[in-house]
Amino acid sequence: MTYKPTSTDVQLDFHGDNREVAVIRLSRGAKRNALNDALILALRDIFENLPSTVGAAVIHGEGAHFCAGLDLGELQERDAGQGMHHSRMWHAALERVQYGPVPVIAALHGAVVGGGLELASACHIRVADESAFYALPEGSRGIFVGGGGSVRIPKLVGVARMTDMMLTGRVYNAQDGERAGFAQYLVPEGEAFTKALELAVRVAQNAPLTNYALMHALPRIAEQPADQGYLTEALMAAIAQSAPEAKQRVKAFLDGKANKVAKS
Ligand code: 1HE
Repeated sequence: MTYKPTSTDVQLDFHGDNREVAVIRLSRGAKRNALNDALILALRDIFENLPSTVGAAVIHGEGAHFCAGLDLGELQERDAGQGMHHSRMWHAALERVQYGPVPVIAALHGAVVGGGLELASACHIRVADESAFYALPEGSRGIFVGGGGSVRIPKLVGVARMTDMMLTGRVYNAQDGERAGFAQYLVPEGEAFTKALELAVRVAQNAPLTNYALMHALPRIAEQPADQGYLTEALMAAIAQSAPEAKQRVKAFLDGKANKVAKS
């Protein structure tokens, strides 16, 4: 039976003959896909319950914006302890996105702000259209990031840019945002989802151990001292190349039956 998300503010569909791409849609357009607690928990649960046919996921948003961040309506009455647990709940959910079963491609348009940018930064590839803009309004709301943004966003754009955005309210448009590193792909307005799906179909065809290594080993190697990183890399490389699928793929190339690398 198909898993049903626990919040009606998020939808889960599948693409492909073998349901190899999960398509996750934030569907709270009237509130600009602001992330309430139920939605965050539903996202966590989706990534814990993806069927084994799925090899990649796309996440996108309904309406004119990807996501307006934290639902500010839920912020009002929390004390310090509740605030900490709330942030930890976001961490657990976005950890399932980043370190879940499959690579996740975010299709970005309109506002990608606050917690919306934190969600996007937990994904593995970001595709933005020309309408996208990036901001961290937490600074002007008197709060701080709480969804892992202080860990993940500097890895995309650097500590200096994030500090500037939070201190001054600076907003990056789509072009400047791509140049800064928020997105890896910039496409014409209205085309982010199509491009993200195309990439997801491609990613889902990779050997599962390659995708696993990229999601789970690469970011950890990047955090390790070089001598430990080299060892982790060697172990991961040995495991990946020992898989029968790797041997078949290499043989196919040597037999002239696999694609060559071509200039784009
Ligand atoms: C919301 C939210 C929200 C919209 N929480 N309700 N995030 C922010 O500070 C961003 C706040 N939002 C905005 O700046 C704008 O809404 C947008 C630029 C995203 C979109 O503007 P627009 O003109 O298309 O929409 P709108 O008219 O501002 O909003 C439509 C409705 O959505 C409106 O409610 P309505 O009942 O009056 O129709 C808004 O109140 C509602 N809405 N954004 C609640 N964020 C883990 S920590 C993360 C910390 C953060 O993310 S802080 C940053 C929060």
